[in-house]
Amino acid sequence: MKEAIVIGRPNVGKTLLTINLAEFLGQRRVEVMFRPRDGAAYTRIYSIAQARADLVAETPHRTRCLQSLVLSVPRGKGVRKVVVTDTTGLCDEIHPSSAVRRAMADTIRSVARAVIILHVVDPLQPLSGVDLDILRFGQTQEGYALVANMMDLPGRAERLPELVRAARPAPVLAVSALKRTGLGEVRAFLRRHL
Ligand SMILES: Nc1nc2c(ncn2[C@@H]2O[C@H](COP(=O)(O)OP(=O)(O)OP(=O)(O)O)[C@@H](O)[C@H]2O)c(=O)[nH]1
Ligand SMILES: [Mg+2]
Repeated sequence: MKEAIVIGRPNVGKTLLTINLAEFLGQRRVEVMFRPRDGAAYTRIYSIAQARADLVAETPHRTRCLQSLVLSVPRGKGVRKVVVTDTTGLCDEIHPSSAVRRAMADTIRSVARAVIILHVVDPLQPLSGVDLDILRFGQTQEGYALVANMMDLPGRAERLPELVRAARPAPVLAVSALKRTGLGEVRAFLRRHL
């Protein structure tokens, strides 16, 4: 199965996007496979509401390991399945927790396997450091999109033209994971690359 990764800085909405995308694609439950660095992989089944309550947080670094789920994307008369892997947020500074540092290393390794890269940003934060690194790599890849999240919040729409310019020739998908807007474009992007 092809793999899509959801990558970006901590707290930009990667996990909420992943869960709400599953819901948007018609799933009522998600089976999440957790791959901790220092233990065996395990799976948990959540209702969408439980997944949001357990896996999304207001504080950064809630996601501490690779968390994968399988999504079915309608394509033509059938469906294509894709493993979507939500990752630990990447930051520029050396994080004080070794567990977080190791989880970030897993995030970076996951890029090599992915045919689709959904790079989530908050448009209010200037593209710099690790975001620019991901973008520069992504611009050389077919299946890369810059996902401008949090479009429901003030100030984001104004920053969109600048992001579109910076991302070229890669596409920018403007979404609100919270309000579930723009998810149709994410689905269309997945469909094109599966
Ligand atoms: N207003 C608004 N809030 C959002 C949106 N997407 C996510 N959030 C909020 O942002 C916070 C972080 O969301 P997460 O999905 O946990 O972010 P993350 O990128 O997975 O964070 P880490 O796992 O810590 O790297 C939560 O409080 C979400 O409710 C959005 O589109 N709009
Ligand atoms: Mg997360």
